[in-house]
Amino acid sequence: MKVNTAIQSKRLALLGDLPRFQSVLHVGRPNVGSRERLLERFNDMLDRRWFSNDGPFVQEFEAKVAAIAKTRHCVAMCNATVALEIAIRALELTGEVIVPSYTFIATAHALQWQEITPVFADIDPATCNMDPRSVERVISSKTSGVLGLHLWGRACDTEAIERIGREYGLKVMYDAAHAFACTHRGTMVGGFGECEVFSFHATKFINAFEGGAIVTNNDDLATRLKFMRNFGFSGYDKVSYLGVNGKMTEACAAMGLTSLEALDEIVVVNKTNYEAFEKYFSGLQGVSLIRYDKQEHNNYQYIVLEIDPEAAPLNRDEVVDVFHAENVLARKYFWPGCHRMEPYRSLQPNAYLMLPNTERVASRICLLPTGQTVDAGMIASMAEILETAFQFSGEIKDALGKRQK
Ligand code: T4K
Repeated sequence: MKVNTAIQSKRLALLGDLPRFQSVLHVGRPNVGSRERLLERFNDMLDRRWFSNDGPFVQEFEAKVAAIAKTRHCVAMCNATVALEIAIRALELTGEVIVPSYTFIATAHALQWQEITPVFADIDPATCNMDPRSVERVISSKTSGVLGLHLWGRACDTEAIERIGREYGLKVMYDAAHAFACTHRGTMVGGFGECEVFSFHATKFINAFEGGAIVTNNDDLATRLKFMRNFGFSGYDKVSYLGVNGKMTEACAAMGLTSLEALDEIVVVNKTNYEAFEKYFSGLQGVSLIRYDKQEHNNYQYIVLEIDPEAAPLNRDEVVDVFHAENVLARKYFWPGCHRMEPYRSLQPNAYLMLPNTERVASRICLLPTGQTVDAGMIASMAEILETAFQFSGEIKDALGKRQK
């Protein structure tokens, strides 16, 4: 049920009018499947008194995720960050691993947390995904692997990355946090590289409150991953590996299963919203919507605008300020790039020299809300906000200038 209403206003909150939306619109507002099914599952769980440790809901969730990803194995975890850490450890990556800087900080932290240096590769500005040519440029004698990313659900160039992996003897895995239920050249994301990691965080289109999963076709790896997420236990009183507690709870799996049942419905909502963004945001000067290839399966989880500061009357930061004043909490995923955040900024102060496309793209991107809590009327209002702001760009710049003083 959508409860937010757009207030009719000709002007803008930054220019003294009321915000266009009564309550805040978020990027990543959780989608909710059937409440009845969720509560039924909670009751089952309470009756069973089985709350964690490879319970029946977790096993069912794993089977369903593996079926969608078309992989032999799925190992559910408490979140994608821990899943990345465990996958990196299970693959025995060491020294340096190549990763895009243009990602959520968790991708880089999962390496650094285990004292592996993330070496940042640049992106291809046409796709915003890691550029294989840049990967090849930063390979050193210490490189043990490549951690690719399917940004916003659009798959990276797995063929080129895996060719490089084979040529240089590097292990390849993917952060597929955004790419659950997406395809790459008609193949489901999940089976690329040694393994892929999904996120089922509250803000993802399919959520398990918190959750993650590693999918793989490698039987030995799957066995190791299962032990490692449970302190390394391979039987009662028997520990065979170094492990951690990465287990998904039954409550999270119950939510995950309920979300999965609503998957088709949520994709339709996201796709319909995306098409409304295409319609209402076309023709705005200097603004382009990042496109999804309609030949592929997409989850349409992210609505991404690129603001060209040379062509648009306002730059990206000004656009974000305009939206925030109207109660639209636009986000800058992923500004300023991991290399500009600690500890990497201090550890690798010159990394930016190799990352010109990352720097440029990160300064132009603005994400807008979508999902079940957003509809076409709201999208039309968001477009109208931007159109009006462009019309009064001089006054907006003055207002923002005054605010900063
Ligand atoms: N790799 C990549 C490429 C990722 O993008 C992520 C996570 C990961 C790995 C790690 O996955 P997990 O370990 O989280 O499974 C958010 C999410 O927390 C994070 O999961 C996500 N990516 C990232 C892109 O976005 P923040 O710090 O920006 O979240 P926050 O708290 O600002 O929330 C986003 C918006 O959602 C807010 O405006 C509020 C709204 N919200 C959030 C929650 C949790 C709600 O309305 N309800 C809620 O329950 O990171």
